[in-house]
Order: sequence, then structure tokens, then C-alpha cells
Amino acid sequence: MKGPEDLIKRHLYGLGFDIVGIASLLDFPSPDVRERVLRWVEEGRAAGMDWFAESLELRFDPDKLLPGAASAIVVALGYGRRRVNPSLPISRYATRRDYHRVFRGLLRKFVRWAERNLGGRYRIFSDSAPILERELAVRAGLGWIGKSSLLITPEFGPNVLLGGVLTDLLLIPDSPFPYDRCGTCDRCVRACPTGAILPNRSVDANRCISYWTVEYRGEEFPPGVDTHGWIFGCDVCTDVCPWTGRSPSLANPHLRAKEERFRDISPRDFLRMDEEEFRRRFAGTPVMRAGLAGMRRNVKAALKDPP
Ligand code: B12
Ligand code: SF4
Ligand code: SF4
Repeated sequence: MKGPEDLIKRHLYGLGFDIVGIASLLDFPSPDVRERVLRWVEEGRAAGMDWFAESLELRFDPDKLLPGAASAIVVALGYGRRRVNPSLPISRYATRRDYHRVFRGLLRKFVRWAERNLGGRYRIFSDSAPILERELAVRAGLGWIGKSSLLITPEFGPNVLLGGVLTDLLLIPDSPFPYDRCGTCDRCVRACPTGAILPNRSVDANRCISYWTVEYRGEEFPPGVDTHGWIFGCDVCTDVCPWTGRSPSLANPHLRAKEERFRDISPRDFLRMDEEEFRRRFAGTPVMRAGLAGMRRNVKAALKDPP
């Protein structure tokens, strides 16, 4: 007879996820990961992301998110190495459907099924809840933390987005991913245009282009910030990773729906369009996070310093 772990995985693969794994929440996070995260915050590496420091207590205690949480079911969707529009300096993941919505939609279906068939309680996460997602993914056997600090999977390289559910079911976990397959490679560290990747496999957000173009809310960038031509996110550390070369060209079909929105657009178009057109075109895609004002700020900075 199949155990609940097999049923869960079969159901999630059936919904279209690319990778599925189960992690135990016993001693999560481990003291060394806790220490890493605390140091990252104390050294000011989170830049202006105050929400990160403010939610540390929750990040360190899944029980606060779901009382009795015993296991995490971690899922990944591959976002493909193909650029929809090679002359548009928007990171690949952002020229797809907004992954938060995709994860939420699919995981809600999963939870409905699980509640009916397995019992237990569930709490969905995909950037939406304060969880250390990459650490959970390593525990669930999906891949390893690369020098870029990203989770690298053998099948999709770093080009995966993560989500999952916490549950109070005590499931048999998968084995944590046992290898570091970066070896002597350090392409991401050398290629990062701003030197944001630190020697301890973490990223200083103060220097990361993705932070400035996606998360920063100011009207203008402070002097000295150079986004190297990117107008939303940055793909340099994922593009150069040798594991990207082996990963599928196309994104998971669930993410592909909005790709055509980015096909015939140039950075200057963001300076011309009004709010209504922006919303009509990009609703349901990650660039809504920056809003039109944020995209304009990013484009103006990029035009001063084209790639
Ligand atoms: C804050 C944040 C950012 C910040 C800070 C990035 C960072 N590296 O921390 C900014 C805005 C810069 C950012 C950028 C990007 N992000 Co981001 N981001 C997050 C977020 C919300 C939290 C990350 C976090 O906890 N950072 C805190 C610090 C302390 O983490 P850390 O130092 O790397 O340590 C962690 C691991 O390395 C790990 N670790 C565990 N054991 C060990 C052992 C050893 C030996 C080592 C070395 C490490 C290690 O433990 C720590 C806790 O998880 C997550 C979603 C989530 N809730 O997890 C997404 C997330 C990490 N981002 C994601 C993506 C896609 C990106 C971008 C690629 C987007 C883009 N194209 O522009 C870039 C990549 C930049 C990079 N190289 O990291 C994906 C990554 C998927 C993946 N394959 O790993 C995530 C998981 C979102 C998601 N749901 O899919 N991001
Ligand atoms: S996203 Fe860009 S700026 Fe940030 S660490 Fe990667 S290469 Fe560096
Ligand atoms: S580019 Fe090389 S060092 Fe960086 S994550 Fe990929 S394999 Fe590891």
C-alpha cells in the first residue's frame, strides 16, 4: 500500500510541479543556519528590507505559522533559460506569470485534496509567508546552496522558483541533498557586476541589482547605485551558471501564460505608457511589484548607463 508521502508526491506532480520533496521540521532551522541568517541581518546585508528583520522570529519558528507544524512539502517550478525578448533587460523569471499566484492557485488545490484524503492542517508558502525556503529545499533533497546563494537543482540549475506547504502531519522526509556540486567553479562570483556575492555564499542586498530594481521603494536611486542596464531583476549569476546550460529552455507551462506581454516591448515604452496600459499589459506578472513609477525609475537609470 502506498504511504501518504507517495500519494502527496503523485498528486503534486499531477498538478504540474517540476520537483517535489519532503523535509522534516525537527530542529528547523539548524543552529548554524540560524546563526548565518542573524549575522546577515546584523551586518546590514538586508539593505532596506526591514520586513525581513521584523519577521525573523517567525522565520526561526514554523510552529508560529502553523501550530504543530511537523513537515514541509517543498515544490519547485522551472522558469526556463530562454529569454522571451533578448533585447529586454528584465530577468527571465519576471517575464512569465507571477509565480506567487501560480503557486498559490496550485497549492490551494493540493490542500483541498489533502484535507479530504489525508486529514491534517496546512499552511501555504511561496514568498508569502516568512520561511527560509532555500534551506527547506535543501532539506527536502531538491538541490544544494550554490556559491551564488541560490538553490541549484541538478535538473533545472538555479532556474527554479520555490514554494510549498507546512503541515502538522508527521511525514517520512526525503534525504537532504548530500553534495555540493559547485566544485571549483566560481563563475557567478566573478561575473556579478557589482561584487554582491560574498565568499560565504550569501548576497549583500546593498549591492544586488535585483534588490534595487525590485525591492527598493525610493523615487530615485541614491548616488553610486549602478544597475548595469537592468530594469527589473538581474540574471547574471544564473545565466553564467554551468547548470543553467543543462536546464530546459522553456518555462513550466503554468508560468508561460504571460510571456507574449514582454515580446514586443522596449525599455523606453515604460516611459511612454500610462498606468492603465501598464496594468492592462502586465497585470499578473512580477513587474507589478515595482509599479509603473518603479519601472520608470529603473529605465531612466538604465538609459544613463546602457548595458
Ligand atoms: C530576501 C530575498 C532576496 C534578496 C536577498 C537575496 C539573498 N540571497 O538572500 C534580493 C532582493 C537581493 C533577492 C534577489 C534574488 N532573488 Co530572492 N529572495 C529573497 C527571500 C524573500 C528571502 C531570502 C533569505 O532568506 N535571505 C537571507 C539570507 C540570510 O540568506 P542566505 O545567506 O543565502 O542563507 C540561506 C541559505 O544560503 C541557507 N543555507 C543553509 N544551509 C547552508 C549551508 C551552507 C554551507 C551555506 C553556505 C548556506 C546555507 O540558509 C539560509 C536561509 O535560507 C527568498 C524567499 C524566501 N522566503 O526564502 C527569495 C528567493 C531566494 N529569491 C529568489 C530569486 C529567484 C531571486 C533572484 C534570482 C531574482 C532575480 N533574477 O533578480 C535574485 C538572485 C540574487 C541572489 N544571487 O541571491 C528565489 C530563489 C530560488 C532559488 N533557486 O534559490 C527565492 C527562493 C524566491 C522563491 N520563492 O522562489 N532575493
Ligand atoms: S542578481 Fe545580479 S547583482 Fe545580484 S548577486 Fe546575482 S549577479 Fe549579482
Ligand atoms: S556559477 Fe558555479 S559556483 Fe556559481 S552556483 Fe553555479 S556552479 Fe556554483
